[in-house]
Amino acid sequence: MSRTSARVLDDLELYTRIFRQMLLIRGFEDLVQSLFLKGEVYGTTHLYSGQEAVATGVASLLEERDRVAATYRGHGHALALGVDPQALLDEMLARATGVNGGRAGSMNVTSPADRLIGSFGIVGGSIAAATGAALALSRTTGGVAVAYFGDGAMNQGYVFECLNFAQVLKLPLVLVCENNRYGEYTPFEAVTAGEIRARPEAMGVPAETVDGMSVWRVREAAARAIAHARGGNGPAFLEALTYRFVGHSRSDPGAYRPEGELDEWRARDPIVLLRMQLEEEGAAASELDAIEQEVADELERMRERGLAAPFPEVLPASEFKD
Ligand SMILES: Cc1ncc(C[n+]2csc(CCOP(=O)(O)OP(=O)(O)O)c2C)c(N)n1
Ligand SMILES: [Mg+2]
Repeated sequence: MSRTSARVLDDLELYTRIFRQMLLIRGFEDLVQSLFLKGEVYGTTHLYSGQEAVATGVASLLEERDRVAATYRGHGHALALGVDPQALLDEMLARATGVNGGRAGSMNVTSPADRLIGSFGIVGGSIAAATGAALALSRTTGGVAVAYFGDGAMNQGYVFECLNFAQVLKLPLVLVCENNRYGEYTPFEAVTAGEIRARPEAMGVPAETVDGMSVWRVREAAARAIAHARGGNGPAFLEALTYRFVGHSRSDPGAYRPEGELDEWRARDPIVLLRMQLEEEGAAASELDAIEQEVADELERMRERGLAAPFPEVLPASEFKD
């Protein structure tokens, strides 16, 4: 990498924490995948590997009073908000110690105490939930509501209803579109007319497209979007250009990707980019190596604890009431 004198990381300590968080998300996903292949994970999974800069960049700006709605690709969103990694892993393993008692699985995690109001399996469902949260917040604590969603969600009708509603009522809503170029196995261009950004802009909602592999670029752009919403000016929209390093879900080898595309994006791995930038700006390689080791050790302990955790009690059908 060529040396530049310009600093882009406004706070080295903060970005070192973000680096740790991104490593934890990547390692968590690798662990979930390996446990999935061993038949230990109940239900399906959609992994966030490659997209870590988006969740960590946005979450680094959120306050206690804010609320977040995530997608079925939501492990990274949850971890970035501070959901206990062991409880999240235990949830994947359907254990009683899971963040939702082992009954939500990968796709439907909630953790109100961590500001996560839900993870939504319905494409674009997070937008509707966050719009409702923004309405409530505008009348109570004054926090902002953030929705994460994919490029595929932009072709759902209710996205426009929500955007329109939020703009008319000037709700504190931040929409974060993670454009990872595919909806399941279909390339973005094959199903999407025009530019994503142009759609919110048509309603007067400020929108920015940002390099979603660079956590500091995400943070800068998200800061503008959040400030707009927090300031009572209505919703703001962020499109983060990113890429998932793995298939859509469990059974997808990703064969529809053009040759070389994955390698091109992997060359801009958000974790590697941040590490290079941290070193460029004075972080010691030995310190970053130590963080990598700590995270790897933590994940190994989590795996052991998770597999030893109890399953929830199964109630007999007679105990269920209408
Ligand atoms: C309303 C609805 N339609 C279809 C599906 C099936 N489905 C699940 S994920 C997905 C692709 C969504 O792609 P995108 O929004 O880009 O998110 P990504 O998976 O890339 O993160 C589809 C069509 C669904 N879950 N909900
Ligand atoms: Mg997508």
